[in-house]
Amino acid sequence: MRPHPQPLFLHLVQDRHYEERGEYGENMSNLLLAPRTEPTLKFGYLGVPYDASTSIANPGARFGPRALREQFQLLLAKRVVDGLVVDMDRGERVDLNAVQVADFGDVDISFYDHEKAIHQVTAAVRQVIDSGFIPLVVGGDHGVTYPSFHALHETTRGNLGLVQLDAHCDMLDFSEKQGAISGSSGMARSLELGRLKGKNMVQVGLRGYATPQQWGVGVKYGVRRILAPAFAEMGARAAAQKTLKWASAGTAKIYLTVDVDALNPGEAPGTGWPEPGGLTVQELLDFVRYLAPYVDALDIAELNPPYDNAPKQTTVMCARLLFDFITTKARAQKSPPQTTVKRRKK
Ligand SMILES: [Mn+2]
Repeated sequence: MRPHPQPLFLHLVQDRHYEERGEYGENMSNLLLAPRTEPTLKFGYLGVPYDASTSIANPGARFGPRALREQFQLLLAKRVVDGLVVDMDRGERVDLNAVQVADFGDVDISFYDHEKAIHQVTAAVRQVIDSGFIPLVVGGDHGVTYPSFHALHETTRGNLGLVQLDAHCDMLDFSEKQGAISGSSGMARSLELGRLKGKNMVQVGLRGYATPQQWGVGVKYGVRRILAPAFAEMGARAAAQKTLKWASAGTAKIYLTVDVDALNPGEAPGTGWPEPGGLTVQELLDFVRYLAPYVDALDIAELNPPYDNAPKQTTVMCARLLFDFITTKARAQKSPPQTTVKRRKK
C-alpha cells in the first residue's frame, strides 16, 4: 500500500479503534475504509471541530467530528464484509472494493481568530482535494461551509453550484454581535467569491422567520429557494430534480452542504438551533441519494452531540447520510444515472 499523504496543517486523530482491530496493518491507522484493489473512488473525512462562529446559538458542534467519526466507524465495521455491503433500500449489493475512505483527521484550528480559522480550513480542504480525494467535511457550526466551499472554488475553473439544505438563510451581511464572518453569514460570503452565481445556488428547507436583510440577500442575487412547505408538497425526488437542474446549469462542480437543522428537530434533536417543522430524515436521505452522483464536495454542519439523545439518533442519521453518499457514488460509477445534466468541461 502506498503511504497516505500526511497533511501539514492538521494533526491526525489517532484512533484506538483501528489499533485494537489491527486489520489494516501498520501505518494504515488513517483509513476509515481500506480499498482491496487500486482505488477508483477516494473520499477524505476531514473534521472541523469549530463552533466559535456559532456566536448567538448553542455551542457544542465542535464535538461533531469526533462523534460522527466514531459512529461512521461503527457502521462500517458492522455492515461491510469483504468489501461488500447490501443496500437494503434498493435490495442491491454494493461493491466497495475499489473505494477508499481516508481520515484526514481534524483541522488544527484557531479558536480566537476567525480570519485565521477560515484560512486554516480552506488550506486543509485544499489539501484533501489536491490529494485526489472527494472531501467529506464534518463540522462544526455552519461557519465551516464558506472556507470549505472556498477551497473548491479555488481549485475549479468555471462556475460552481452550491446546494444548501438548511432551515436558515445564513446570509447575514454584518451585525455588531456576529460581525461579517459567523455561522450565519457563510452563504453571503460564498456568493461574493465570484464564480457562484445566485441562479446556481439552491437553498432547500428554509422555514420559520428571517430578517428582511438575510432574505433580501438571496433575492438580490437571484438565489433559488425551495421552501420547506413547497418541499413537502412536491416530495424529495421532484425537489432534487429541480435542484440539480438549477445547480448544474453551466457549472463545472457542485458543492452540497447539509445543515442538520434542515430536518424536523423531532427526528434530529442533536443540533444547536432547532427550527419547528422541516424535512423528514427519509426525505433528506432520498434527496441526497438523488443528488450524490453529481456532487463534488460534501459538508455536514451543526451536528451538536451534547444535545443529541441517549441512543445518538442524530449522529446515527449523519453516519447513514455519509455512507449513503459514498455507496450512491460507488454505484453511479459502475452504472451512471440516466439523467441528462448540462455541465461545463472541468
Ligand atoms: Mn441552520
